[in-house]
Amino acid sequence: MTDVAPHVHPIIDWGWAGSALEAPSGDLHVVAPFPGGVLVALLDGLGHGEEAAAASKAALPVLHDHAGDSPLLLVPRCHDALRRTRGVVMSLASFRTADSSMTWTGVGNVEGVLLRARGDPGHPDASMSVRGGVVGYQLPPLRAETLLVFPGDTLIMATDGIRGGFATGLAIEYGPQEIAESILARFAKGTDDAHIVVARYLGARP
Ligand SMILES: [Mn+2]
Repeated sequence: MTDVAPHVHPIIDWGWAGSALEAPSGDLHVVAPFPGGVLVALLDGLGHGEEAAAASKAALPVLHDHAGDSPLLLVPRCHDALRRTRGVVMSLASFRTADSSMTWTGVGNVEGVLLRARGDPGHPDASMSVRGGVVGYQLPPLRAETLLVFPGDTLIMATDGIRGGFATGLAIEYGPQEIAESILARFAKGTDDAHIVVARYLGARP
């Protein structure tokens, strides 16, 4: 299922878990650092198998080469790069330390939630609002939302191979890798590729 240890990046601590209905998985996460921030993305190529995986992979150069761009620019860039593929649904979140912000947007049904480390009524847990569409085929009008983030705040993204409600009652004191594996174990539908990426904001580090 999962084959990597937790990853630590200077701005986030992150982990992932996934399972493929049929190898290779069409679901793919991307964690791409850039000066002053890091981009976290989760893609789900339409359908499953080789062509789904090819669609997701076609976005990799765009996301790595332009990681520091606004998600509102990255989605159309991916759209252009994926025109000859089946297309993907995807969600993006860009963390920036300069203003302790996370900007997220999505096309299609890759779910995103932000769980707060502290119960501050001014900064409640949040869910990403996504628009219907397919990157590479039909883009909806995009809208991104920017939230202030605080050390310990935890982003979870999951493809639609994971049942909804996965974040309910989640124990945020666990590490990102443990959270990802726990969600996969408890919420994978078993009828589609399933993939989760979890990123905990650490804040700027010396
Ligand atoms: Mn799917």
